Amino acid sequence: MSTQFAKRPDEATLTRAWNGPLTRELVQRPSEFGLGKLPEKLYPDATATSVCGYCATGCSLRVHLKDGEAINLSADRDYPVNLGMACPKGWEALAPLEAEDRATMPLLRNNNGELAEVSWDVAMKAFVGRFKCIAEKHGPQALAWLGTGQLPNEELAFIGALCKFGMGMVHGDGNTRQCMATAVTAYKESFGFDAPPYSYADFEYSDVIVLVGSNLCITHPIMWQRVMRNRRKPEIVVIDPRRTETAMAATRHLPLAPKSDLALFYGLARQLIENDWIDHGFVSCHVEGYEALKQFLLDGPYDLPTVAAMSGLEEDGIHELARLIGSGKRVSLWWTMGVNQSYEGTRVAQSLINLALLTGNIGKPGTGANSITGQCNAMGSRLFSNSTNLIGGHKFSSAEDRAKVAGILDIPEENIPEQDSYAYDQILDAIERGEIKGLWVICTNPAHSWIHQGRFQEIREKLDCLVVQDMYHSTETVRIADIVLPAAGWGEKDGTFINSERRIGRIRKVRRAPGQALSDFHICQLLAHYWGCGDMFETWTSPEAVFKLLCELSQGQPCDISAIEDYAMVEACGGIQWPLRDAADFGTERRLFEDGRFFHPDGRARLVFEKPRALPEVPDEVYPFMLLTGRGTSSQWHTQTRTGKSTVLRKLYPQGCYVEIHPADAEMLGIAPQQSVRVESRRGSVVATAHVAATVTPGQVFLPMHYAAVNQLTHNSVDPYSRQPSYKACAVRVVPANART
Ligand SMILES: Nc1nc2c(c(=O)[nH]1)N[C@H]1C(S)=C(S)[C@@H](COP(=O)(O)OP(=O)(O)OC[C@H]3O[C@@H](n4cnc5c(=O)[nH]c(N)nc54)[C@H](O)[C@@H]3O)O[C@H]1N2
Ligand SMILES: Nc1nc2c(c(=O)[nH]1)N[C@H]1C(S)=C(S)[C@@H](COP(=O)(O)OP(=O)(O)OC[C@H]3O[C@@H](n4cnc5c(=O)[nH]c(N)nc54)[C@H](O)[C@@H]3O)O[C@H]1N2
Ligand code: SF4
Ligand SMILES: [Mo]
Repeated sequence: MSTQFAKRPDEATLTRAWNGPLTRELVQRPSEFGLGKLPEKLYPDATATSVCGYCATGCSLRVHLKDGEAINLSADRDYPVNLGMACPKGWEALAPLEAEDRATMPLLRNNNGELAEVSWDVAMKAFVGRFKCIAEKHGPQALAWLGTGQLPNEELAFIGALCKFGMGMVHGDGNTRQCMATAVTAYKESFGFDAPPYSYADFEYSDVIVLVGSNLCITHPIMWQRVMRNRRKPEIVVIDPRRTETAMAATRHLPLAPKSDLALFYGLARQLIENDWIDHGFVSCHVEGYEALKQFLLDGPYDLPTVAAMSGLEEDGIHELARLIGSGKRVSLWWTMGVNQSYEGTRVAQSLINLALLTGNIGKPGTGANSITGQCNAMGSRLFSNSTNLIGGHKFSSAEDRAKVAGILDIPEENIPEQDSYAYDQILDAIERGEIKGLWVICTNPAHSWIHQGRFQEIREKLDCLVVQDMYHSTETVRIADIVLPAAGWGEKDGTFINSERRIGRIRKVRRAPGQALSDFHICQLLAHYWGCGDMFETWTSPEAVFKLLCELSQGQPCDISAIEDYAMVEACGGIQWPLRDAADFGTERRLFEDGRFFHPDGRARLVFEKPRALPEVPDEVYPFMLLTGRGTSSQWHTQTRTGKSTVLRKLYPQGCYVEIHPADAEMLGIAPQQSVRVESRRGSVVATAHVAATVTPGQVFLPMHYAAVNQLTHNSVDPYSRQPSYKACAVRVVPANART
């Protein structure tokens, strides 16, 4: 059989090398199988479509091909999500694939402490040898993985199934913990399943759009475009301590005191009750807990003057917002990280859900209690990564669920752990205690993004083996790894993502990965083979084969997609929202709960509430400022490993770390615009350029998360229910960079 892809390969060779099971031959001589070369023509057409690999908006991009290779991109006019639009990251999505620091060969730390290139065979033997040695000595609980919300469903499923069912691991989590865990927990408790109810069309159908802790203009720019298409002249209310781009574009901005959200939303709920702006019909038929909530609100400190004092907002403004929510025809409530990343985020999210339930604003056009997702496939990782719940939204603790999954995947039932995994922070704690000794990190950069970095570095020292799988050899986490596995990126592999509105969309392989980089899917096949559990994944031959398994696994769940036949159907439909139990139910834009039935066994939603708690770290005399962190611009993505590689994007944002500080504070501290300053917390110190602007309130400063040093400062506190870190509140001081402290 020809192995030269410079000439047109035959169909069978192609399928085998691109999607097929990795045979021993391919394992040992990957280059002969055309890795690094592109077949002459991948698609008969000059374009293919693929969903964007950055944010969870899930725009479709048209990929323009020359001789089968992607040479350019444009926005897809025919896709129901983006309707011909894309943000700068989408337009520049091919640039990161060509970067010079792409990881092209596996690396292994040698006796001199340096990472040196090795073959896949050597890297895999080292990985498997070390992990098996740890498991033999300390048990499989001593191994863990940290995954992501940025890989396709098929790869996330493979990683999770391999780790838990094949390699015997118990503990695994992902960066979705940093991001969506709060929304997941809130929805599960309130609705009975992790179920964002909306469609993007609801942005266009609303009369009142309330955005809480969301800077939609820059973090989900194409969703913002959907808001702009709304012809109903909606009130757009932004609840954010900062005067963000979104706040400036809104009709109202409520700059509440950081982390006073819970008091504010309880205050609003009490206003709804006191003014009888309650949809009693909806509440009595579909909601549980009204009387208890009413009692709690009337007995607690949620009267207007108290709430105004706690939130720093005007009484009139709060009352007016309650009126808008209570009497607006179609009210939608949207939230993102200003809510999720809080030490009491789950209850805050639920206090918003409560407002929607009390006013019957759910299951109808332009309504909803709507959590906006962050990463391109955070929704998929919530359902299929096999970390925080058993694959397909099942429960590890349920014997029935374990039997169902084991049956469909044809694996022994005893391979499925009964016990839930540790959460991300608990995995790190277990490493610190010496309980977990081997860690596999896939498609996330925790040495930059995890909270309180000083501690992360110490934790790394406790590991016997750290394996990192990434597209680049230069990331902060790769640099401290023992073994590095070079991964193909978005555009270099096939699969599906699930966007914020539950839409399953197709991603396409339109480029060949450089050197010997392999897709995460192929790396899993390789690892299964070396671990000795290849048989278990015999049918996991291609992403599409796995996709079909996932559809089958979802059957009978709220996220049931068993009526989806294959990738071709997903593409032909312009993406498909879950659920799709019966192809006859298909509609381009669908929302949940139109029949008022929620996912609890009795079909009723729950009103969940609890007294607000004190902020873990408050500003004081020594550290007088509240530090807020978040996204800086629409052209920067997280730890910048990808967006930092585009010359176009680099022109669109400040290159160095900067801190936003109010003019009055700058004057008080003698800080001039563009002066270099130090921002210090009890845990670390960061040098940044002062951006003096009234975007922040006096007493607050803002640092974008894209610069590595920022998480040196943040305070390691988590929400007790979701275990999501509270990235957006800690006490700092600001001093001129040359000052002594
Ligand atoms: N350009 C770009 N887009 C992205 C990303 C990116 O890195 N770059 N990342 C994606 C991901 S993974 C995510 S999770 C989303 C995040 O999307 P967003 O949540 O919109 O972004 P953030 O800037 O993290 O936080 C939003 C706002 O929360 C506010 N906030 C802080 N504290 C509080 C508080 O106590 N109460 C309230 N009400 N608000 C508060 C901040 O001031 C900030 O403006 O963006 C996604 N989109
Ligand atoms: N201070 C502060 N910190 C924060 C936040 C905040 O608001 N403030 N936000 C938090 C949130 S919401 C999030 S989501 C996290 C994000 O934090 P991370 O997940 O750590 O950030 P990314 O830069 O997206 O990291 C993704 C990594 O995967 C690699 N990669 C990309 N594609 C592929 C692929 O296909 N395969 C493989 N194997 N690797 C790939 C990239 O090169 C990169 O190293 O940050 C969190 N940290
Ligand atoms: S809005 Fe999100 S999905 Fe759309 S092009 Fe931009 S980064 Fe990609
Ligand atoms: Mo996120």
